[in-house]
Amino acid sequence: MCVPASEAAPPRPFAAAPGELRELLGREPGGAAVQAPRELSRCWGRPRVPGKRSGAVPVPVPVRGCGSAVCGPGLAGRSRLPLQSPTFPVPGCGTAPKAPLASSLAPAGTRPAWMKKDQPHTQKQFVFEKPSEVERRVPEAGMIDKPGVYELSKGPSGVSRIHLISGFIDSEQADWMFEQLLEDIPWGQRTHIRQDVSFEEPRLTSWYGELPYTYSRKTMQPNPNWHPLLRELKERIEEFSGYTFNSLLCNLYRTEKDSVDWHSDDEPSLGTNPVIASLSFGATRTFEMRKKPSPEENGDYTYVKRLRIPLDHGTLLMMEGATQEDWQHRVPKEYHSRDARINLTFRIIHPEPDGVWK
Ligand SMILES: O=C(O)CCC(=O)C(=O)O
Repeated sequence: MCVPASEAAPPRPFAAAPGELRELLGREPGGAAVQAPRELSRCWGRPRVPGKRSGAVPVPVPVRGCGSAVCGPGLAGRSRLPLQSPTFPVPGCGTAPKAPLASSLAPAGTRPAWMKKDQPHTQKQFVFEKPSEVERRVPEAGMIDKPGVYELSKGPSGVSRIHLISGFIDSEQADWMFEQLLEDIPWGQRTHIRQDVSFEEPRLTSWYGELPYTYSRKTMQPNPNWHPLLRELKERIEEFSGYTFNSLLCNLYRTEKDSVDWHSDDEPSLGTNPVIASLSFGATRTFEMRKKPSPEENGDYTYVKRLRIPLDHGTLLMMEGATQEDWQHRVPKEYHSRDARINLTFRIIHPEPDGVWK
């Protein structure tokens, strides 16, 4: 399997949320209707300008949202003023200010400055702007937890298909098989070096087969000494699936801290459209899958399809078709404690055409 060097998804591009309110000073040229700030628009539509007082004679106009008998039925106690429908202070409405007398503030014959149409507004206004772009949503991961055959995608490389068989090994048999495999398989710790730093794989592994297997630039040497139980399991899977496997990679996840990172089983030695039969024993762990992004996404996995498949004791998962070409998979670490889990991945390894194992 080939673990990609970088899996860090770049930050999501900004997209305006629907219904976003943009704060503006005054009316934008050609902009949408100006709406009164909410806190000022409970019973009277037009906000009061601080320091100015209305010279207008108040006219009772039914206002939605006040809730008083004069105003008519309220809208659940909230201000819901329609856009572009200014209203006026309502006498008798408990929350409306007292209407000032026209003569007390403005000299006779003059109009207060705020009433002049061409006067720019001095108060902050809010303008509703429809977002120009449709927001792109990160799809929720799908869950596959029922036995069956699932066609994951039709392209770009062909049909990707998985087959989930719960209880392939019944639980009583699976119990003693787990104990035997835990005890008898020669589990080993592989280390890798990346940028001069060596690190251990967060799991133990073992390889069976007449041919070697290379992944992440490290080769597992041939091991033709099949354990009798592994041979039996291989035959049972072959009988069920109709495929003949010649190799097996065994993984031991000791605790919740063990994992395998995103990768595809797409090494050249597996050929095109490799078939992988994966049998699980012990603690249930979540097998996750994600579709590889299209070239336009430039390696960004943010918006790709994702699947979660709980693999429990005795479950067989077959991956076929373009699954390795078009999808990646992983078993992530868990936040809660997990007992040990063994996973056996039966594979068909082809000799390298030039006889050199890569
Ligand atoms: O443990 C599993 O279910 C998956 C193992 C795996 O991805 C692998 O061996 O390539």
